[in-house]
Amino acid sequence: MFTFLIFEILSAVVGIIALGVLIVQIVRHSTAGAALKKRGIYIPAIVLVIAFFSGLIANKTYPPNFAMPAFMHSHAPGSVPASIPFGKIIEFFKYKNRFEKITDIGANPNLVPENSQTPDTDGRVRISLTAQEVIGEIAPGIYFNYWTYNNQVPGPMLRVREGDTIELTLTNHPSSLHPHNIDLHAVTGPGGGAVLTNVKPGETKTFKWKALNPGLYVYHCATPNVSTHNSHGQYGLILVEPREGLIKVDKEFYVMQGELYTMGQLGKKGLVPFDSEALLEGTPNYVTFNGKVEQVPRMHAEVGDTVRIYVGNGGVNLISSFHVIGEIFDTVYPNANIGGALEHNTQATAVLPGGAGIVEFKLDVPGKYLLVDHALARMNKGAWAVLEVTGDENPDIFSPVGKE
Ligand SMILES: [Cu+2]
Repeated sequence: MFTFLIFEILSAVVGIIALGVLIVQIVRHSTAGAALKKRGIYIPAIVLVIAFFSGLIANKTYPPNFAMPAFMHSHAPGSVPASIPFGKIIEFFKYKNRFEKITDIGANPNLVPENSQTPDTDGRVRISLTAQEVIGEIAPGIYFNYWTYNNQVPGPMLRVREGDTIELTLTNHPSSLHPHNIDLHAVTGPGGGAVLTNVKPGETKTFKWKALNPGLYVYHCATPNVSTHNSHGQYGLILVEPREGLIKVDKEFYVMQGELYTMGQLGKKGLVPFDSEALLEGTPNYVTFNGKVEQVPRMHAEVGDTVRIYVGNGGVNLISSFHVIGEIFDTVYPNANIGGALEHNTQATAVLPGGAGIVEFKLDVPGKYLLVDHALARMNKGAWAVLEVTGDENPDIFSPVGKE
């Protein structure tokens, strides 16, 4: 495990000896020119260069089989830790007051764009997002330093159309402590746009891409350490509507599951620090629907409505068994793929971390319907949201016996 240390020490010892010999060789000659004429001087010089580079290589701690492609080495174990650098933590507390305090960090599930965004006169769809680090409330009295797109978790739901050319502009708010970027799973191209949108605090970058494949896709920050950025809240959904559009329904909702890794016990009040060990273990204190533990129902519909839920999973570790208590999905677009085989009469659908699903169902009976991850211990961690349905009772379908 520590064999790299032997190489490092060996390189350092050999390097120091070579450097010493080199200095002695130079000192022994009256001028540098005279020293360079001596063949003996090149041997310690070459040994020094070899020792220097072998020391650098030895510093890579992962075995070759485990190594990622060279251009992704920054993601490999050990090179970018999941933890936040200590200096940044100090900086955070030093400048704590400059971070915007967001009253309601949880994205409004009703804010689904009704139609795909209209292109500008030049035919391009222009979307702007701002990466901003803020302070928000996970649950009453529990505050967390969220990293967001547009000050909400998840970021805004985007809706474009298959074949659109999109110009996406990402700004990193000047108050941020970290660089950010955006990787949209709807993009065809390296990094899903991440490589073209690396923005330091205060910077803005734009890239363009063509939406080739219809579907519902996750977007997220892909700045190393990626899972650290995602588990601070940097994710959202983009719908690439098929050319012919989707069938109209009465109500559409936007819900994303996510995980928050915080130090201390579940329910600990105050400003709770990020826990990188829990992130690596995959043991979040909070599992949320739309960034926080819901306080009041936010989704409403009427008996008779057909609803569609665009559901995503920002992850980063847990697969969601998405279920609505008291309802059966009439239609599921598994993995949110549009154009593939649909499922009917389904109780739960798997929503993978970094994946999505689309479910549709008709409401027949009034009442409160809980959206959950049916790995139900996660309900205790906050993984639920309420759909409130009003309208006339429907005793033919549901009623206590004797009152029908
Ligand atoms: Cu980020």
